Formats: sequence, structure tokens, C-alpha cells
Amino acid sequence: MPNKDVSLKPKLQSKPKLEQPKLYKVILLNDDYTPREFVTVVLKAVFRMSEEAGNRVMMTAHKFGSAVVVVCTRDIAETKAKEATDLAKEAGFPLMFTTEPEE
Ligand code: TYC
Repeated sequence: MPNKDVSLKPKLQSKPKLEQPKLYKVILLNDDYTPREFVTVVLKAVFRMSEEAGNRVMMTAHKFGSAVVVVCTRDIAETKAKEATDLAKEAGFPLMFTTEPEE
């Protein structure tokens, strides 16, 4: 005799097991003092960009005030932004990199 109390209905929705980590943008800010060439050098050294990509991102910040360098996890974004900002500070330039959560 079938047991009527046992439900064999499949679950309609299964929860994904892992949450996606929130992503953060590293933002390059323009200033009036840091030489363009130095900005590109930092982008190449810290963010492993090619000369061409580094130049493009640098010129975007130069023209529009800021540019997104990379999107990654919060931990990596904050470490890289600090590393790049510190490198400029050591060289005597006010170049700044910040982070913000992606929408
Ligand atoms: N605006 C700077 C100059 O004219 C160059 C520069 C570009 C500085 C991009 C910062 O994020 C920057 N020397």
C-alpha cells in the first residue's frame, strides 16, 4: 500500500551552494602633477598591463578625471590600490588609486 504522507515532489528551485564574492573596482584618479609616463609605468608594474593598455587607461583618467583599472575581489582590489598609491608616494607624486564596490 502506498504511503500517502511521503511527498515525492521534486524541489522546484535549488539554492546555489556558493555565494558569488562581491566585486570591487580599482579606480585611477587624475591629478595635475604626476607625469603621464609615470602613471603608465605604475599601471604596467602593479596591474601587469601592456604599454598600450596602460597608456589607454592613463589617458582615460587624464581626459575624464578617473578610469576603471580592473575589477576583482575586495582583498585584491585594496591591496593593489595601496601598492600603486604607495609606489607613487615614494616617488614623490600625488597619484591616487581608490576602490569601490561594483553595482
Ligand atoms: N594629468 C597628468 C598630467 O597632465 C597625468 C595623469 C594622468 C595623472 C592620469 C594622473 O591618473 C592620472 N601630467
